[in-house]
Amino acid sequence: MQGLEQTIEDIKKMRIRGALDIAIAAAKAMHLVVKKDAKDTQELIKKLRSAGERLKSSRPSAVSLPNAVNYIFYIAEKNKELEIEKFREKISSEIQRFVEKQERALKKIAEIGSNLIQSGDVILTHCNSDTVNMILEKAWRDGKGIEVICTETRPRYQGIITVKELSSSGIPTTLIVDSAVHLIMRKLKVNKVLVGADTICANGDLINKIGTSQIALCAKELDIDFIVAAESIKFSPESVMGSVVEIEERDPSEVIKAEKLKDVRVLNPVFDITDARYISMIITEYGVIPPEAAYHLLKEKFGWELEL
Ligand code: RUB
Repeated sequence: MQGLEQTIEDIKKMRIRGALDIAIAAAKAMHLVVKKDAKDTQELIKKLRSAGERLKSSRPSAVSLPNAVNYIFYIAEKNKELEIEKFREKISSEIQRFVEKQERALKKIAEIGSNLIQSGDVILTHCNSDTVNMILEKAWRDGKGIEVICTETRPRYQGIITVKELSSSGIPTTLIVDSAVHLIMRKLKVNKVLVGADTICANGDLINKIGTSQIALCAKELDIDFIVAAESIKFSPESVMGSVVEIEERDPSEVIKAEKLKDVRVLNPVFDITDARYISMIITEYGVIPPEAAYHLLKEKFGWELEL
């Protein structure tokens, strides 16, 4: 199992990436902190808090990360009166339960999402989402004859991971450059877009890999369903209180090596915001919801965070 420092480094360097994997890795790193030496429960809670804050600041934009850490803070606070060994036991089993819950959520979404897919569907996806891939692979295993179009996803090319995974499952898969989306949607008769999520806001807006919002605009123009797959851990309780999600900007060298261009500003924002009105539905582990229902899901599932 990875230590705290290694996990923080791996999230920063994107060796651990994708919103769900980031949340699970953070929870597992916190689990190791629970085992650390401490003279009493208070000292251990301090260590958990400091580790959690560092994990939270390792990468912005995917709310699953602060949600996972804040949940562990909440459980720790609730059990702060326990004597240290009992506290360790309780928090360890709660973290394990949390991780298992995320894994169950992923499977449930695969089941629900695959029910929405029909033989003959031509589905376009962007970047690399485990949740999306699980849906597509389940639909394929269920005997649905689908075809998938993947964007390469500049500048980090996560689309290549997607095409490798899907094609090795046997799914007919096509790779396109990001700017070919509109043309290919028409040419190959794409009838669904399916993307993952880093954050779903209370108003139903989606934060996902840069380029997602352009794809949503193309889908709207061509009357193609734009579907999002997101576990509830990706819904943002902070957005209920009006806070705005920070859009991560990464090093320009990911776009082009600095020495190749002089006196040119290179920007590298890695996520964007898709307005809720372009989203047809969101598949969650609790079922399919319209984006307008995001607030209700948040109120129901994040009562602990919102102190409702
Ligand atoms: C990944 C990305 C994915 C979501 C959902 O961005 O935008 O669509 O994180 O992924 P990056 P998952 O590569 O920058 O982390 O469904 O695996 O949680």
